[in-house]
Amino acid sequence: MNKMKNAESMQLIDITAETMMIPSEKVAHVQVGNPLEHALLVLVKSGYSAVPVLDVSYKYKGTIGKTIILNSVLGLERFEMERLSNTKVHEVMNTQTPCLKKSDDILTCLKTVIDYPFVCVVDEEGYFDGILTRRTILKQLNNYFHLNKNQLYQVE
Ligand code: 2BA
Repeated sequence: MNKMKNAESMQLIDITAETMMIPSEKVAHVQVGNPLEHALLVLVKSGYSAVPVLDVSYKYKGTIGKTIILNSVLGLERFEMERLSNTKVHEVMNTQTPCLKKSDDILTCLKTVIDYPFVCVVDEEGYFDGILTRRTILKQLNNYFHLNKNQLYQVE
């Protein structure tokens, strides 16, 4: 069941990361110990530019994308494709992306996705709950503004 709440039935500020996130079971991911070759396969097959990186216990560790992988195999004169099997995901993944928690409100979520196409949602112990994408948050705001558009045109 889609957990995204109808914007009509709730105040904007009541919408949390939990109500908007794509749950972990529907998110493509790779593991820290996978070779880059496997990560590239997941990215190409899924069609996503970047996906979360988890450890064996499903704790969130970072993100990895096609651009990081291509840069990491780029040698001085050519793409050194043998590095795809010699390098592990944890050696090149991005660990700087911020995370959200399920209870974060929509303003916190909106601010976070300004700089990132998606942000991971994790619990207090670092276990991966899902992702919040720009698409989902824009969809939620679009619904809200359409439902409340009369107020936008009100004059004092
Ligand atoms: P990108 O892969 O660069 O995708 C950019 C946008 O293109 C997506 O925005 C979505 O609108 C569309 N798109 C790309 N691949 C798609 C597909 N297979 N099916 C439907 N639409 C697709 P967002 O939906 O806002 O996603 C932002 C980013 O979140 C994606 O960037 C991707 O890196 C990640 N992402 C989204 N859903 C994911 C999932 N189920 N598993 C893993 N990563 C996901």
